[in-house]
Amino acid sequence: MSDKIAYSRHGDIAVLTVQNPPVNALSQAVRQGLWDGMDRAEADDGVKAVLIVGEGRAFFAGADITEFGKPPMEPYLPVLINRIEASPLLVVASMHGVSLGGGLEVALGCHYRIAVPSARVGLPEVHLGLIPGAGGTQRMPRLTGVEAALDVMTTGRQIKADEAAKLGLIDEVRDGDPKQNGIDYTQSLLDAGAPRRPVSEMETPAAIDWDGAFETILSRGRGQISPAWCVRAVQAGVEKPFAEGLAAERKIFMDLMETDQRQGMIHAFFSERAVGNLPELKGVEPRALQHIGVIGGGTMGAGIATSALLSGFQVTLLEMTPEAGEAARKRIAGNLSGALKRGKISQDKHDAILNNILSVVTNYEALSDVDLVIEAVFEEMSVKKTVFAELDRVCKKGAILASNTSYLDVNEIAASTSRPEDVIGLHFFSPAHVMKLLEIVVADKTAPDVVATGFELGKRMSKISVRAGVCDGFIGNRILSTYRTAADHMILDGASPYEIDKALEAFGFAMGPFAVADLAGLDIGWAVRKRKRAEGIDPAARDSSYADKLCEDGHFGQKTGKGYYDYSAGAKARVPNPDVMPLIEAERAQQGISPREFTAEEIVRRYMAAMVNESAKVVGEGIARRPLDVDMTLLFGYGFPRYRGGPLKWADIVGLPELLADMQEYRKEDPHFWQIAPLLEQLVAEGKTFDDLNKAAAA
Ligand code: 3H9
Repeated sequence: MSDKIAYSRHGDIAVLTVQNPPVNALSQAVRQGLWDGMDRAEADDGVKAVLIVGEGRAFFAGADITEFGKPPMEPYLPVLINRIEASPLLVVASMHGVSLGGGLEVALGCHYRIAVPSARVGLPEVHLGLIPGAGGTQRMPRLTGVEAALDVMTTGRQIKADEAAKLGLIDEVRDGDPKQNGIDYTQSLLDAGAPRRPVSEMETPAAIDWDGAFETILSRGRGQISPAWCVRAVQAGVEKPFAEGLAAERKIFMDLMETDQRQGMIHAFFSERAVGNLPELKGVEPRALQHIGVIGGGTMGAGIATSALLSGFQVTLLEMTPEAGEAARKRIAGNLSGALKRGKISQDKHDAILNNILSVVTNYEALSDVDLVIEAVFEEMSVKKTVFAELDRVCKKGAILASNTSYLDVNEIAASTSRPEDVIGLHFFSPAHVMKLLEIVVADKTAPDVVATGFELGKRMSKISVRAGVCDGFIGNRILSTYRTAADHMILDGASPYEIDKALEAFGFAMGPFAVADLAGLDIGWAVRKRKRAEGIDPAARDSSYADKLCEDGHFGQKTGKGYYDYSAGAKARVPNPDVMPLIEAERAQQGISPREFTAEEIVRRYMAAMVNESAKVVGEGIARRPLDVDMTLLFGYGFPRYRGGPLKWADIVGLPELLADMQEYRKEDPHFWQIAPLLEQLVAEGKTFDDLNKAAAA
C-alpha cells in the first residue's frame, strides 16, 4: 500500500489516515493509497466501517494541482470517489483544516461527515479556471439544493463548519482530535445501526432557470468562463441520471482543462506563492519587527499605518503639526471603522488599537525606538532627503529606513544617509490597507537581511511582495507608463479614450486606462509629465498636451467630478466628458494627423504589445528577477485579469514570435517608441518562453 495512507484498525473500524504534507493534495499516490485502503478494509475480517481522516494541516486541499496539464493518471478521482461511495461498508469522513475541491468531493462520496468547528470546506476550482470535476457539481446540490450549491461553487468561497452544517454538507460539528472524533462518531453510527447513505442515490433537487443563471454568472465573470459552466454541470445532474450527470461534469472539466484561462489561473496560483520566495534570501534571517514608524498621515501614510495596525504592529505616526496629526488619526479611525464593519476586527481590538497601540506624534525623537520607519511624504527628492537626514539622526542602530516613493531613486536617498545598507523602498499602493501589492525596492547597498525584513513585513501584512530593482517607476509604474503611452499614441492616431477603455475592459481589465487615470487623479500624470518635460523629452518621442488642458481647467477626474468622464451621476454611472474629444481633435489637427479607425482587437494588441515589451525590458535588465514577478505586480496592483495569468504568461500563450512580428510592424511607424526588448528577441531566437525563465529560476 502507498506510504501516503496509513491503515489502522480500531475495533470494527478501519482508519485510513492521509499523510501527504503539506496539505494532503490528492496526488496519484494518495488516490492509489485510498483505493488500496478501501480494498484492504473490505477484505479485513470484522471491519464494518471505514473512517477517512487527514494528518497535519488539512483533510485534503483538493486534487494535486501540479498534475494538471499532464496526462491524467489512474485511478481517476471521480472513479475513486464512486468506488468509496459504493463500498458495502459504512464510510465516514472526519474533516479538519481545509477540505477543498476534490477534498470536499471525497467527503461527499462518504456516507457521513463530521468536522471540527475550525474546519473550512469549499469548491474553489473556479479560481483555477475549472469546475469541480469529481462529482461535486452532482452531489452537492443533492444535499444543499441548487442555489446554495451554485453560490458555493461559482464564488469558490471557503465555508466554515457551522455554515456547512446548516447547508447540509456536514452531519456533525464536534470539537476535539479529528481522528478520535471520527472514530467515536463512526462507532456511534454503527451502534445505532445507521445505514449506508450514498449521496448519489438521494433525490435530485428542483430545477431553476438554467439559461438565466448561466447568463447572469457569465456576465459577472468579466470574461472568465468557468463559473458559468458550473451551471451547466449542475443542470445535467438535475436533468439526467447520476452517471450521465457525472459524465457531463467530466466533459466540461476536461474541456476547461484545455483552456488558456486554466493555464493563466494556475500560473497565478503558483506565482502568487513563488513571488515572495527568492532564492537569494534562503537562510537570511529578517530583523526583529514590532514597532513601525510612519511619516506622513495623508491617504497613503494613513493606509500604511492602518495596514500595520491591523497586522498587529505597534505604530507611531509622525505629522508636521498637531492639526495634521489629528487629521491623520481621523483617517486611520475611518479605515479601522471600515474594518470593524466588515467584521475584520472586534470592537475591543478596534478600541485598543486606537487608544493604546497607535501614537500620533509631531517630533522625530519619538521615532528613536522604531524597528522600521516608512516615509510617505511628498514625492520630491529634496523633501525625502530632509526626512531621511532626520531619521538617520534619531533612529536606533539597525532600524530600517524605508521610502514609499513610487519612482524616485532609492540609491540617491540611501546615499544621503550614513547607513545606506539599512535603506530600502517599500512601495505600497493606494489605499494601502486594501491593495495587496507591495514592491520591495532593493537599492545597490541594501543589506540582505533588510530585504528579508521587507518580505517578512509584507507577509505579516498579507501583501503580495515583489522584489524590484531601482529605476524610474520600478516594475509596475514603469510598465504602466509605457502602455499608457501606447494608448496615448492610439488616441493621437484616431482611437477615442472610450473605445480604448471599452476594448480593455472587454479584455478583462477591471478598468480601462482612462477610467483608472480619472480614479487616480489626472493631476498625478500631469505632475509626471511636467517633471519629464523639465528633464528634457527626447525630440523623437511623440508628445501631446490635450490632457494638460483638462487639468489646467481644473478637471482632475473623479475627485473633481470630471476628467475623461463626467461623474455627475456618480462614479459608476460615468459618461464621456463632452469636452474631451474636441481637445483631442484640436491636437490631432495641430500635429497634422489624419485620424484612422481602430478595432477593439487592434487596440488590445498594441496595448498589450507595449506592456509585454516593457515587461521584457524590466526582466532583461534585472529590475524584476523573473517574469512571474512582473505578472504578479500587474495582477495585484494594476487590475490585470487574473484568468490571463499576467502579461508575460499572456505573451507565452499568444506566442512570442507573433508578438515580436507585431512589434516589428509597429516599429516601422514609430521606431523611437517601439524599441524591442533584447530579451524578447533572444527568447524568440532560442524558441523559448518567459515561463522557461521562471522554471530556470526555480531550479
Ligand atoms: C480540484 O480539486 C479538482 C477536482 O474537482 C477534480 C479533479 C479530477 N495541489 O497556499 P500555501 C501547495 S482542483 C498541489 O502556501 P496556506 C502550495 O503550492 C484543486 N499543491 O499554504 C504550497 O507549496 P509550496 C482544488 C498544493 O496554508 C503548499 O502547498 N483545491 C495544493 O496559505 C502550501 O500552500 C484548491 O484549489 C494542491 N491542491 O493555504 C486549493 N494546495 O510550499 C488550493 C496547496 O511549495 N490551495 N499546495 O509553495 C489553497 O487554497 C491553499 O494552498 C490552502 C493552504 C488553503 C490549501
